[in-house]
Amino acid sequence: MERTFLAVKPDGVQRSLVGEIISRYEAKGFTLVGLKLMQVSRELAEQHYGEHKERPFFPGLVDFITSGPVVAMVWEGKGVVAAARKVIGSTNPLESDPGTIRGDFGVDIGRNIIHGSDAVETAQREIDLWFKSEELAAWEPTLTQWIY
Ligand code: 3AN
Repeated sequence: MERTFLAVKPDGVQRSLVGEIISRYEAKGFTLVGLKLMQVSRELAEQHYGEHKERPFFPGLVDFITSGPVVAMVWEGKGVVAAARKVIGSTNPLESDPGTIRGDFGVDIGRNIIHGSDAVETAQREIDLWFKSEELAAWEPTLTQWIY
C-alpha cells in the first residue's frame, strides 16, 4: 500500500491546525501509520530541503522549519501521495483553491502550513529521513471494507 510523508509546519502547530489537518485525512479514508511532534534540527531541515539549497529562500526556509515544533506524519492508502497533495493545494496559498488546506488557512508562501511529499520516490526518501522503521505501525483499520 502506498505511503506519504506529511508535516504540519511550525505555523500550522502555532495556529492550532493539527487536529483539523489530521481530521481531513482521516475523513478522506487514509490510515495514519506514523505520528510525532518534534523540534527539527538544522541538519534534518537542510537534508529535507536539500533540492532547494541554491534557492534564495533556502536560509529563511531552514530558519522557519526549525523555529518551533513540527508534527511529522506518515499516511497510507491508495494513491495517497497525489491525493494528499490535492488536499494541501498549491505551493502559494493565495493560488490554492478554497477547500484545500492552504486555500482555507494560508496567505503567504513562506507560511504555507503543511508539507507533503511530491512523488512516491520522494515519499520513501522522506519517510526514511524522518522516521525509524519501529516508529511506524503496520495496521489495518477494521472498517477498510467500507473504503475499498
Ligand atoms: P511544495 O511544498 O508545495 O512542494 P516546493 O517543494 O516547491 O513546494 O517548496 C518547498 C517549500 O519551500 C514550500 N513549501 C515553501 O515553504 C518554500 N518555498 C517555495 N518557494 C518559495 C518562495 N518563493 N519563497 C519562500 N518560500 C518558498
